[in-house]
Amino acid sequence: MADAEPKGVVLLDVLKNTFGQRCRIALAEKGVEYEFREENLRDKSPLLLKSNPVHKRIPVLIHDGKPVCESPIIVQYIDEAWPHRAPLLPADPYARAQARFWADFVDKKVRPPYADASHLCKLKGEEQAAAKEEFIGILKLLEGELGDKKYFGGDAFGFVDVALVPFVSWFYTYETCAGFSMEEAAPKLVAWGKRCMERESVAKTLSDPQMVYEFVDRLKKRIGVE
Ligand code: GS8
Repeated sequence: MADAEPKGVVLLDVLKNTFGQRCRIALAEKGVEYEFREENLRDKSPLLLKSNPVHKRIPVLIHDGKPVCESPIIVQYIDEAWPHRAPLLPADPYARAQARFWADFVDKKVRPPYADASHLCKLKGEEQAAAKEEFIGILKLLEGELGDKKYFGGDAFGFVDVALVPFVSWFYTYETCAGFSMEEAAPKLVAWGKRCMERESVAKTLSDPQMVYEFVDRLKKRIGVE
């Protein structure tokens, strides 16, 4: 019955997926009950292909039969469809625009190519040193935006926090592969990550950093990187 016509709220996802974790954290923050359907990306379900015919990717949120694709759009949808609890985007239009800017920055700069094991972990010597410096620069920009706030959303856990927090599981892999200390390079971000982990929505969703590292290690072996 994996492809039964979905009712209520259904998330097509893969448990360890960074982008799906954003959606699961947002749903947990809102207290929304949903059905989790694990996809096999080597043999995508007809429901996934029908729900996301353009990209054919997870995550996809299906709400009363209507699919929503792309994690930042899904998280905004969740915020708007369940507005009465735990608002993720601020009410003020300018503050909303700023939050969207930084979430987009995460997608453009933290994700590709840095979360991609074939990049920071694959490079060697000067190339890796340059990529590492660039990445540390990106972390510093994020720290500048965080400032002395508890969360990117201020006192409240918000849209940028949801966008970035799944990458906390990758911190160990970044520092181990590229040979630097996250604690030294970005102490405020590390402290923010620990604060986020105190939230049940985050703690129950994020991948184990060691598992992420082992996943990257396997990937490196598969693509022939020492
Ligand atoms: C990225 C989703 C994505 O890359 C988002 O939702 O934010 N911008 C999108 N999904 C991948 C799994 S994670 O690497 C995916 O579904 N890949 C399967 C495929 O491309 O065939």
